[in-house]
Amino acid sequence: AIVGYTNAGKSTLFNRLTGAEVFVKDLLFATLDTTMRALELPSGTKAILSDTVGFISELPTHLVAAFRATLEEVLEAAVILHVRDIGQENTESEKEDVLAILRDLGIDPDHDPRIIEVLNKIDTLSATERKAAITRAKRQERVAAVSALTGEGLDGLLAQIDEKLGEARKTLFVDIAITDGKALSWLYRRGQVIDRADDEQFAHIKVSLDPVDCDRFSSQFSYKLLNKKPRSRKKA
Ligand SMILES: Nc1nc2c(ncn2[C@@H]2O[C@H](COP(=O)(O)OP(=O)(O)OP(=O)(O)O)[C@@H](O)[C@H]2O)c(=O)[nH]1
Ligand SMILES: [Mg+2]
Repeated sequence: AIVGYTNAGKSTLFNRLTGAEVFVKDLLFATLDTTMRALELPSGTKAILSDTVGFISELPTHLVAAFRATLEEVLEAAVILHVRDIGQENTESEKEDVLAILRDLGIDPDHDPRIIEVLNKIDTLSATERKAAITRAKRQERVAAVSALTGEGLDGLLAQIDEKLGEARKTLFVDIAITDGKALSWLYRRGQVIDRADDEQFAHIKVSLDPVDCDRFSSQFSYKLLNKKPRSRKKA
């Protein structure tokens, strides 16, 4: 999920990363609903990215409902991109406001490994400030310096997301009936099929899945996801 203060550049980043065309405007609360879109990472890992309603210290009441929906997305996310307008003079107090809201949600922003701080709009900085931001991002884990507008730094950010998702993902084994196109296509869509061997009855699959997707799969289909390769597969 992408979170951040209103006008930080969340939707611009979202559009850049997913190739979507979500409404972007230099006005507060350009985004009123959570939008989701598929994102393919350099490793081939697939993820669903959600753009969210901007945070602000005093939320107008008509936005509270949209904001609540946003928060659910954030709580479930495997990676949280905290987008900041680093060129803004209030950037530090905006950051504190966002961190306070995350804390209200029960997320510990200082220690939650899912959070990546995205220093956005580095193109608006002076050469010296820009260099400092890039250096800080290099030194600190979970910090990236980018310009969603020019695309600078986005490769590095994607690599970081990739790494995070890789850490959270589980590698599992499952035997799917060869005729069950629905379960098979679900796994190809949501996961990364690492290995597959078919016999007359089953597709023996090794797949890497996000923990949330493991639960989704188990509640939707009646197959068992195993941590180890089942013995019967040894013959291959
Ligand atoms: N110079 C510069 N401008 C940017 C950058 N990223 C976004 N912007 C501009 O900042 C403004 C706000 O961008 P949005 O992407 O709509 O911001 P948002 O965080 O989605 O805003 P809300 O949806 O209102 O919370 C737009 O005018 C963008 O063009 C950037 O990296 N550099
Ligand atoms: Mg937006």
